[in-house]
Amino acid sequence: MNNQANTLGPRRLKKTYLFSLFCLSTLLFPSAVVGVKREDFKTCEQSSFCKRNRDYADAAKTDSASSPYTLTTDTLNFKDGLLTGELLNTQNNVPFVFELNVLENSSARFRMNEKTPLKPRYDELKNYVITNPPVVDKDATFSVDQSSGVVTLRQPESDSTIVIQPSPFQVTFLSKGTPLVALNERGFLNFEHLREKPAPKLVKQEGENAEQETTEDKFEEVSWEEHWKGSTDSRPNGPSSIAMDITFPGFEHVYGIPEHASSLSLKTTRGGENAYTDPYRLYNLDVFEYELDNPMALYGSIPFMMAHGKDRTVGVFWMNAAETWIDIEKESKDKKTTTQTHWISESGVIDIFVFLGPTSSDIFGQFSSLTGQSALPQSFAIAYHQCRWNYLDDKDVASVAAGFDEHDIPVDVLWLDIEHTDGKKYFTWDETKFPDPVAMQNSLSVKGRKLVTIVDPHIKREDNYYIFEEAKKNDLFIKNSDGSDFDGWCWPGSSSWVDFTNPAAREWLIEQFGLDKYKHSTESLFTWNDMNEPSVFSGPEITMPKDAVHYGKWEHRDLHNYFGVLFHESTANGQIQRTEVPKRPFVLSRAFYAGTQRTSAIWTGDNFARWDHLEASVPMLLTIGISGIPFSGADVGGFFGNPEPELLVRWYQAGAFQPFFRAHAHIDTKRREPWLFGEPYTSQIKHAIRTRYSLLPLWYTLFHEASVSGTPVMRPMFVNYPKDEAVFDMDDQYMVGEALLVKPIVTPDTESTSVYFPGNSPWYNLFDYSLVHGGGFKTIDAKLDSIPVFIRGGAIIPKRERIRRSSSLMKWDPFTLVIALDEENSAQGELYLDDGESYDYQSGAYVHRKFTFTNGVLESLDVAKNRSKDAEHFIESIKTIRIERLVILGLAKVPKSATLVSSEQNKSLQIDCEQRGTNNNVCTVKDPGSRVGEDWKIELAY
Ligand code: NBV
Repeated sequence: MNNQANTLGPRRLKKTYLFSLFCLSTLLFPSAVVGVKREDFKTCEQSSFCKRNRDYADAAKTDSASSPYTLTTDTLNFKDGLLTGELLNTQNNVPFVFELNVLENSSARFRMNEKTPLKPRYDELKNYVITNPPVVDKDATFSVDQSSGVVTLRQPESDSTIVIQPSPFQVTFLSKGTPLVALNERGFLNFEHLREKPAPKLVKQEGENAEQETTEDKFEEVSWEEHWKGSTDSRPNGPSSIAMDITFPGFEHVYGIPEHASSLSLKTTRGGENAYTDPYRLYNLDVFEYELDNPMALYGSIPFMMAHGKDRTVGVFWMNAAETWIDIEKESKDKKTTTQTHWISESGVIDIFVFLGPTSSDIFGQFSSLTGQSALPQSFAIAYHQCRWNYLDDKDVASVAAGFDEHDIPVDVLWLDIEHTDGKKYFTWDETKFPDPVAMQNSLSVKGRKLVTIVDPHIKREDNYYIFEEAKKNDLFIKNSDGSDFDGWCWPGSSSWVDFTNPAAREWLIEQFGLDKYKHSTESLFTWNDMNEPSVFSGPEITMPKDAVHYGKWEHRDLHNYFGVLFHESTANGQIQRTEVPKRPFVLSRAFYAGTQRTSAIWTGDNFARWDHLEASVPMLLTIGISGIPFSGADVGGFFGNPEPELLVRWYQAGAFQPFFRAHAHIDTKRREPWLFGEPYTSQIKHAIRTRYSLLPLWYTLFHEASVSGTPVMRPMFVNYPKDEAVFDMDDQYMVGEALLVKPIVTPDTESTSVYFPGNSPWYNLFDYSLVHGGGFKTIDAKLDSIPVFIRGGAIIPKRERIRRSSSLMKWDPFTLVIALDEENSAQGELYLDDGESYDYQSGAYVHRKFTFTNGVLESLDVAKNRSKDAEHFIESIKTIRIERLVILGLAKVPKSATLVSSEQNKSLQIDCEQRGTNNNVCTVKDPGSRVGEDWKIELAY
């Protein structure tokens, strides 16, 4: 076992020798704790297009009427909900075309491009991101006010209008006359047209005698080549940025634009209380030892923002995959605060979706119906995962698996990091350490467990490595501008990166997952895609140079933020296609963009074993969830460093209530499997993991809901309590679905905590069923052996209480329903169930029940949508699965009897009650025997 001291791992450095030197120094000085190397990453000031646009905005602020973009009125054309027309930049006479689509589903789309660009600008992203083409509202109407030239588009079905002011060009989206979203209201619209590179001229330098070769125009000079830390971005197309302000009138809070280690309600970036000085940056980067409370870019990007107020929720999606910066300002007037944002991308076209809600669930629906619903995971994937860099060999894997059995702790997945390969050559095994990977997978799979191996996107340039040779032969690598293969530095040393924008490369990757192709892989092997930002140790900002060239001659700059998705999507497709009858894939990706949810889970990368990192995981995951990716988690225990046992326990308690639940650790940390710290810690960790397993039916039901509606499983309080202003910026507690309120403990030595209970309903402690009255902050006991989680009065939660070694071994077990009554003595909840692995549910092989409890009657109703023969077979196959227990919380009176009423029989049932405080009789109905897939009622009588 690797019980090394608390060292921190190798920092990525640009050159091999520096890299090795550093490794040596960390060995010599193991306690050297280093933070993020800020100087490795650009600030807005150092990124020329960001600076130009911030300066542009500052100039516009002094006179917003000066925006030079003007509608050329006689170019307007409106047909079937689509308005097209031309804009002119009156400063330089460059013409633009725009499109405004009025869409069904309370959405709209605004697109803008150069009318006659020197060469096509990148506009391919839509083909990747949009899975369901938005439906244009053909009933929308168009009118122009002859005197002012103001254009109005109306949607008769809804209450919304879009008003276009011609000069300066501005678009406002309104509902019942109230503006909700405005484009270019502050005149920051700046569309840098492509131009010829100015030839250098000989000009006399002021104050000097000598003539020098330079360009006359300072702007032209700074906006072509850009230098950064020894690397040059040749920027062959010159300046090409696009920028625009988006205002949310009357909205004080905006959320979204992950990934940042920041708060849920986004901070201002240009002045104001507690403001950041840089804009939030979206540029998928491998930021070593990232800092908290920071707008610096991290591994993933989703340019989606939500604004929420008491009466309305709206959203925007800025569909661009180039490096993007977003400034946020707030302006308060007449007791109303307006949030003003400024979006700046390096290249591409303007393509914005505006979603008008009106509620946050509507926004989730509008955004996910555009970019695709999240995949329904296999049921094992939402159980507990055990990972570390690295499990050393097959004996280590076997002994870790045995450790779980010995301590009666369930686990579904064991993970192997980069060291399992032969010299970091993915799709290979280190055959000394793993002589028989198939036997290893089989021995896990006997207990229903799976294995995950890592597959990174850098490919070792080594002859005789079949992956390299095939990719080379098929010409699949990303290129330098001279047409040669890009060759950079990563874990294996000299590496190349497959260009997944090339359809042939995607197909090729899919093939690599074939069971006959990926040596020693079995159907119980799944995949982890790391480093797919992509991380390039020798590249500028540790990533791919922007002027690297992709399929279709597009520059990397144009699509950088989407690259990771193309990789993880093909990985998932590889798993889907490896068996004749497809099974649902499981892929964990570090990089992400809008669309990731269709195939992958993500995690928040390399966090620290520190209390503040545990705390930060909550707002980070909430933000990722509302931005469309429900399946996300943070390394439990913290990646770098060694957690003290108390921190580890608290982290397990938090992780058990986060969507993706995986413990992971850096190679230099001490071993920390759940049983290594002794009592009481082992039991406390065990309790947290077992609690997760007992609630898997609830989690699975919520993941199903997310896959249909886009609603996240881990929800900010404001999503469920949209009118309660006290929760609008709350990000230290949250809801799991609508049923559970979770307040993770993220501070040491904590005995109690303050929890906010919204509404007037009763709430019940998840573990002892004690009652808490809602309506504000309450102090709650939170000693190390307790997890502050509460069931909302009014919810019914499905559970499975016989915890086994893995979730699949619990597949045929009976359910318990916990019925938490509200002040009206009623409750409702749902259970979704299918085989947990195949796609048969898509043809109806599932059970979806709604449980309602009113007037003393619990009823199970079928709410399945597409019933079919497959459904009947499935229901037949789960005939033996029954409800084994009902636990009813909050009964004011003790019932005398309980009776099961079903089509077959009326059966009188045993009911036992216990008083847990006033008006809280907790009654257990034992073994009602009702079948989970059928209609039945249970009646209580007094
Ligand atoms: O593959 C090694 C690690 C991995 O364990 C971690 O989870 C990733 O985020 N990987 C990064 C590369 C090196 C990190 C220092």
